[in-house]
Amino acid sequence: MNDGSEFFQEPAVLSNQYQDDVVLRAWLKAHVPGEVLREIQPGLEKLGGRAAGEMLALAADAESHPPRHIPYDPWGRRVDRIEVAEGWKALHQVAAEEGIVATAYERQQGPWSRLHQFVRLYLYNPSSAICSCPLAMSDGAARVLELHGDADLRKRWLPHLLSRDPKTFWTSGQWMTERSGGSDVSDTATLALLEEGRYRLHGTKWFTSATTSELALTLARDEALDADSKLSLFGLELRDAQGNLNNICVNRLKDKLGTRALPTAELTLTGTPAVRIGSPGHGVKHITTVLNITRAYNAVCAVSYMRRGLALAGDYARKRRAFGKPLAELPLHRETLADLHAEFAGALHLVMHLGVLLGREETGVASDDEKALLRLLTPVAKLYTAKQAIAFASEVLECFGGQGYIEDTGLPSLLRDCQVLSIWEGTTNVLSLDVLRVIENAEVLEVLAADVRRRLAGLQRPELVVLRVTILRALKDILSWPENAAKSSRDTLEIGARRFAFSIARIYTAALLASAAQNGHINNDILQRWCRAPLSIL
Ligand code: MFK
Repeated sequence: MNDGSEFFQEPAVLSNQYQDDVVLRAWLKAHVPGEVLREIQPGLEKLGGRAAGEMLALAADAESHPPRHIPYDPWGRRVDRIEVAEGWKALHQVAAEEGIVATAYERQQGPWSRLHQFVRLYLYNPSSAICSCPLAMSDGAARVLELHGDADLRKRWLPHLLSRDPKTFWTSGQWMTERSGGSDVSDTATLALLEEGRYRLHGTKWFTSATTSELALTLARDEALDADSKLSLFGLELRDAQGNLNNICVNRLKDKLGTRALPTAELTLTGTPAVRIGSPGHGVKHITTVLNITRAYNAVCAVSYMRRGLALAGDYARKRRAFGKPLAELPLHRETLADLHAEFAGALHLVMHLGVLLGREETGVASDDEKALLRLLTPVAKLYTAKQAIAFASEVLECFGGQGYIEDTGLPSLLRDCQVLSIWEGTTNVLSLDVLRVIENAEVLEVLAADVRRRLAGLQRPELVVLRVTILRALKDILSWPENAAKSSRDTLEIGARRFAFSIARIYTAALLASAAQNGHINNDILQRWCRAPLSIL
């Protein structure tokens, strides 16, 4: 029994995750029209409270009761049930109620709707036991249906994906990966055979996240096309009206480093009824619509984990004492937290800007330059923030000393879950090569450069003018690099692709931070810290 003489450490506690987030709130105030902000703010405050309250217990339940595969019923019948925690189910319900997907499609804030949805996802994700994964794929599926689905599919599936009623809300998976690969999908072996005028899929899928979803999008070789023609995109419902899997066998659940609450399975499709979506043979092109949405989600989730780590480490630093002072007053610890704060602020500026561009594109008001920038910044933001989040989470654990390494503090799962961000939805290298694909159109880099120069043109404060020179010098480096590298060889270009993509992220973010500092929306210190590490690493 503790008589009060023994020391017990007070743990870090979260407060309202919207109200407490000065960087997010300053960004919103600076960029979002006043009437839009007034409209969305009460909902953000409510969600910020849920994320620091009831959702934490649900996420803890989901994490401590990982999904279980029940292959057979007690009498030997194959059933392939996947049991998930009550907390996991409840977090889906929260997602529906909070419109984590729907907000982007209801478009109540016009071009700002996607940004609004990004902020909701940002608040929801770190308390969701990565329920955000099925939501990402569902959002991508909704966009594919909007763009390429026929009237019947849109009527059947969109209302479920966009429902705010937990009883009718559906999620969708996205099954791209087979045993032969997930980056290069050209060897996809799944066959779509026409049987009595209806497609049925036959094949094995190696990674299928959220196997508890109601829908899935997948690629398959289309029997209706030539044998060597490209893949088509298909949509399918996993279960029939009685809840039985539609000719799908669950081979096993994956035993993963992180994302442990998320059911990820290997599946065999044995004649699963499916519907072709979009143009025959254009499956890869169509599924890039999903990928671009899930990559944006990935970037939002990465920055949201940074924010969560910072909130916890910041609170802990005020409570934990060492060497006679709170950690927050020890100069080197304070310096470490300030560096983390600058990393987070940079990532937030990049990702929220992506949300603005995506919202403009989805509502048809983006200019050609904005569309080009969106296409370039999507892989750049995904690959860069994913790497940031991993390093960030590692540093956050260190801020807690040995406690950061102890499972029941909940901190290790932060690091484990961040580790997947650079792997799924395109590895860092695949995305770096995607950046090369984008700049094959040389005008895209010019658009980027013009945007950076425009943002820097307004810098007047003397301390910022110095940084303008630094940023412009780095910009010059990346503008000349592709042509010079290509002169040497394609290999030279590919070898430098990652450094090139990282440099774009660092320079563009520096430009966003510079104009924010000039306008007084962020402290200069953030920009100074961001620019302390090289901007171009070519
Ligand atoms: C928290 C967030 C959670 C998210 C969780 C989701 C969990 C789900 C787990 C997974 O599903 S992980 C699997 C993820 N897999 C990938 O991300 C695939 C990685 N591979 C690629 O991204 C390849 O680049 C790709 C398969 C898309 C294409 O490879 P190809 O076939 O060698 O490329 P090709 O022939 O250059 O491109 C085909 C067309 O698509 C071209 O257009 P055209 O036919 O008009 O010339 C390309 O320009 C176009 N394209 C490629 N990527 C694009 C794109 N268009 C728009 N956006 C893109 N990103």
